[in-house]
Amino acid sequence: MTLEVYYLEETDSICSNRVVVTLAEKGIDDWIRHKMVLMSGDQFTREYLALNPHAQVPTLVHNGSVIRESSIICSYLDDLEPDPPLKPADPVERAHMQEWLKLFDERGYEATAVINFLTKFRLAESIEKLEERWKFVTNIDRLYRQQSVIREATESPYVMRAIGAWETIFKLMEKALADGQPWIMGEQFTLAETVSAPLVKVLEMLRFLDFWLAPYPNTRAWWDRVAARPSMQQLDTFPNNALDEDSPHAVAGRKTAPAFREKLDEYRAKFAHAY
Ligand SMILES: N[C@@H](CCC(=O)N[C@@H](CS)C(=O)NCC(=O)O)C(=O)O
Repeated sequence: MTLEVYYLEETDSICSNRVVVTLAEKGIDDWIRHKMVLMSGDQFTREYLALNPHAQVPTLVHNGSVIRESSIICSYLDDLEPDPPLKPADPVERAHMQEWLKLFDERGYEATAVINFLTKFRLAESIEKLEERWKFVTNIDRLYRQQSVIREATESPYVMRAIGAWETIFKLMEKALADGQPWIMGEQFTLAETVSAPLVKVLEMLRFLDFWLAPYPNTRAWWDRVAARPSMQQLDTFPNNALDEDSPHAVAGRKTAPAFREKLDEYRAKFAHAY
């Protein structure tokens, strides 16, 4: 079998890292690496647009068949190799896992993208570079979201939405993990981990988890278990990691944390009832 993966080698590339982590968890290492660089415009070449007309990374090509969308790619990879299974065998459990994936795709993804723009992109990239990038954005929602966050910072309504998304996710996770089992689906480590952990990783890079997860001890312990896995640790070997306290993420996170925490407190005061 030939597996070709178009991916990014950056610690904060949330969608691409879902696939990189899933491949590692499945023990698949004979994939052909097509490393892309977004800032060089690799996603806009004629060859890549033929594979992925949204100009988004990642893309998987398996024996010539093209598979797009990170969570769909992860599920497809799980179907290719039986061991270790990353989906529950029981159909009800499988459906419940799908609910989690839907939540991470529909809310977690955008929330993390917003927070990454609010912090690292807003404070470490030049506005000229961002404006150049916006000329080529293929999706109007993404464009408006990025511009709002860069221009209005924590006052952007997208920031409150991002906080709401993660608050919902963390509350649900806290409940799911309250029975003392290690993973979201219980004893079994699944796609619910490989699809969510790269998103949470960005919050860790920004040093936001210590304050954000303070009311969620089960989720904090879950994160510590996930982060210790070799599949996740490899992300810290990529360029643009945030191990160093002087890294762009650590610096931007520190600068943004006070205003961000005010918004988090405001959300918690106003939406204590929300899920
Ligand atoms: N829904 C897509 C989203 C993929 C996505 O947004 N990828 C980012 C990189 S992590 C990207 O390609 N961004 C293109 C850009 O910013 O120009 C998926 O899950 O695969």
